[in-house]
Amino acid sequence: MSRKLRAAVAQLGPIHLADSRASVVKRLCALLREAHAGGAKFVVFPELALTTFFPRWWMTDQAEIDRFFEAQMPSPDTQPLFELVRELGIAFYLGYAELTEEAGQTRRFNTSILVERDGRIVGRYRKIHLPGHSEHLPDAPFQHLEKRYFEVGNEGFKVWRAMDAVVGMCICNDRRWPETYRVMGLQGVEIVALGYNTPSHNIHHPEPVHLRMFHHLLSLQANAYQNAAWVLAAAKCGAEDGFHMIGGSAIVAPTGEIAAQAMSEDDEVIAVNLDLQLGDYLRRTVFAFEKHRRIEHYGLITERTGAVTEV
Ligand code: ING
Repeated sequence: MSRKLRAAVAQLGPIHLADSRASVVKRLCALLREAHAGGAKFVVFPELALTTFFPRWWMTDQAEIDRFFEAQMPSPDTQPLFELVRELGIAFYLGYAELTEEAGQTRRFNTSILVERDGRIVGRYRKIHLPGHSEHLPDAPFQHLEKRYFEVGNEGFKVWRAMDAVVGMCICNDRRWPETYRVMGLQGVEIVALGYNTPSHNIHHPEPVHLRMFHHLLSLQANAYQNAAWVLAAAKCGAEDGFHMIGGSAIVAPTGEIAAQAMSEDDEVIAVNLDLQLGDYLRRTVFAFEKHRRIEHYGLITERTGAVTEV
């Protein structure tokens, strides 16, 4: 019997500084209902899906910064989302800024959760590849302060069994690093869910803007194929308070083909019937890891952080 799962990616248009969490949760619930109406059993929302992409702003007052974080999940603001999934019987991935206490320490992570159809949080991922910088760049048109506002994730790249599939999670910049997917691929991941907020403008280099979308799709397609997994990527996009981020939400098959892609830079649902056995032939042949990988030659990947040229 073939294993099929109808899954959706729910892209979000801009969330402005002035937008309340309640107004955003209303949008998320509307997208959930639309996905459910289309038969989806799993919905992927973007990274930091409850607020504007606040790492673009230089802030020094911790209380001001913490206004963008969730101290509990679900919270009163997000509770309607959890009630709706119980009513509709649909699972989801949600990205948000996590504020938590661990061993008497306040910790702050760029986090995603995997919520099953009964509303239980069954998985949590904390972003590991934090891009950008930690100090103020006063001459830049905007900041990218993830290294300042978040700690590096401390729980690794895991997979969970949910919706009768093996599901892994990552967040935004993680999708550019092959190690992200390979660690999950070595755990038999079938679906990689990720959200992203990707500015169109490169503040460090005069890069042609079309390369943002090219590199985004290249990262998804190459790594989906090389790990024989479905990759579901949800953008928060459009101009947030005038600062533009790319759309291009996509569902990529284990063959590396784009099965569906968003057309707008607004709230938009795309969906595909995932054939969870589509990648099986790749895992039996070209990417039969156990047959073809030669780990005795890969040592530098975990022994060395930066490139060293010794010739
Ligand atoms: N955003 C961007 C991303 O990885 C970025 C940052 C863009 C880094 C382009 C390098 C190149 O899509 C987040 N939030 O990681």
